[in-house]
Order: sequence, then structure tokens, then C-alpha cells
Amino acid sequence: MITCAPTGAETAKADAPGLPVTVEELVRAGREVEAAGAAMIHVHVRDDDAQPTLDLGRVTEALDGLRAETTLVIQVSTGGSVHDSFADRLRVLDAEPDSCSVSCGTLNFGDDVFANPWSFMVELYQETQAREIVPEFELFDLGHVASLHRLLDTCGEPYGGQVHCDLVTGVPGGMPGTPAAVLAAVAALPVGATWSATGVGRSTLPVALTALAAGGHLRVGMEDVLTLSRGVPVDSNRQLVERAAALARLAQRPPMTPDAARALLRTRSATSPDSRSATSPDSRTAAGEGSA
Ligand code: KMH
Ligand code: ZN
Repeated sequence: MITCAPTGAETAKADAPGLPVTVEELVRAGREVEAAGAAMIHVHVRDDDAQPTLDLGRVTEALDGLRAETTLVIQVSTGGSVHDSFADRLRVLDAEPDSCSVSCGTLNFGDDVFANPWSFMVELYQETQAREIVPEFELFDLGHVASLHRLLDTCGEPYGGQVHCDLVTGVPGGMPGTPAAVLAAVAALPVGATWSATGVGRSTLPVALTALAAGGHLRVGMEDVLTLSRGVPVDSNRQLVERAAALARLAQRPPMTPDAARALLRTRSATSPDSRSATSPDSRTAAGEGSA
């Protein structure tokens, strides 16, 4: 499963002209990355000045556009930017996404702090359960894996029953984007969890290759990386997804379709009972095997 994170909250449009910041650009990016092999999109939106926002109207507009023009699994960011309030971060769930991010701990985030205190984690997670939204647990550090276990022990299983994680490596303040860090985190995940990995900046390729080798899924996109190689800027998210899809095919783990991703994650819209049972923990040999 390839997830594309096309925008993020940290990069200025002026520094990356291909960054999708309007709804029109985001939807076009969604169409392009779906054609290139992405199954899920991790959505951050921007305001009319291209600044990050969690404005519910803008989020809803973006999700409506993506639903109309793509079949991607839609995951909304509840992380927002480091400056967003907890209330605003919770409110995006009103846009009724298939999935949302649930970050599993606070960390230094460059020169800032990305705050995810325990009480907020619990409130956000319980909202996902009540609203039938599949959480993707964002794990930036090994301690976040421990907090994920605590969250599941305290609050029970996620909507749909599949624990799905994203290892976000290479953030200054989080775990490094190295094979060793990815494998240490994977070894500590709950039994049966599925996972993707992303490496910020130059760690993008080693982390993607590690994930493919270790049975994980991939997240790529301009939220996480802005160069294809040293000094070569990314022009569009399509380039990153095309490269990820090529790596996945080389690894003989071809990209998963959005429908297959819905079945894997057991989103509300995964309607086929057959596809549910085909991906139940009992029928898998190991979480994360098969298609990327
Ligand atoms: N922008 C970061 C502070 C998420 O989307 O949930 C948080 C982030 C994680 O990107
Ligand atoms: Zn994000």
C-alpha cells in the first residue's frame, strides 16, 4: 500500500512550487498519484494564503473534491501544524474521513514541539472509535510504540479491528531514518499490526527499501521529502509515487489498489464481506506481507 502525503504543514509554496496548496491542486495531485499507484492520501490543507489551516470548511471541500475525482482512501491529518490547538485538531473528524492520523506521543519537531499528551491521544482515539474512522498510529519514536500499546490496552481495539501504524522516521527530534531504527520499531509493534514507513528528507530511500524488505507498506510525498536526489528538486508528488511504485514492483510487491487498501484497513467503506474475511488476522501469514 502506497500512501501519498502530498502537502504537509511545514513547507512554503515559495520553496516548492509543485506543492499542492489549493483544493484544485490537491485534487489534481490525488488523481495523478492514484494513477501512479497510490492507494491512500494523507491530507493537510492550506488557506487562501497557502498557510496551513484546519478550517473545517476547507478540509471538507478538499475531501469532497478527492472523493469526487479519485477512489483513494482518504486520511485526514489530525496533527496539523505544531501551532494548532487540540480543539481544532479534533474538529477535522467532522469531515468524516475514512482514516485519520493519531500521533502517539510528543516530540521535539525541529525547533518546535509537536504536542500529543496522553489525554489528547485518548480523546482523539476514542473519537475515532465512536465515529468509525480507522486510525493510523503515527510513531515518530520507539517510546511512541510503547504509548500505542498503552492506548490499545486502555481503550481497546480500533474501529474495524486492524491496528495500522506509520513509522515516521528522520524528523529532527524523532527516531532516525535508518534500517536499524525501523526494524527496532517493527519488532515492538503489537502482534498483527500492519505498518508503513516514511523517511523524512534523505532517509526516504533507505527507509522505503527497508520497509519493502521487511513486509511494510510505503508512505511518500512532498510532506516528507523535497528532493529526488542531492540538488534535484521534486516537481510533483507523482514523481515520488512513481518511484515508490517502481521500487515496490522491483521488490515483487506491486502497489495495492485503493479497494484492496480499504479491505486491509477495514475502513467503513470496505463493503465487501469477502474482502474483510480475506484480510482477517487469522488468514494472514504475517502482517504486511503481499502487496506494498
Ligand atoms: N505537521 C506535523 C506537526 C500528522 O499529520 O498527523 C504533524 C504531522 C502528523 O504531520
Ligand atoms: Zn501529516
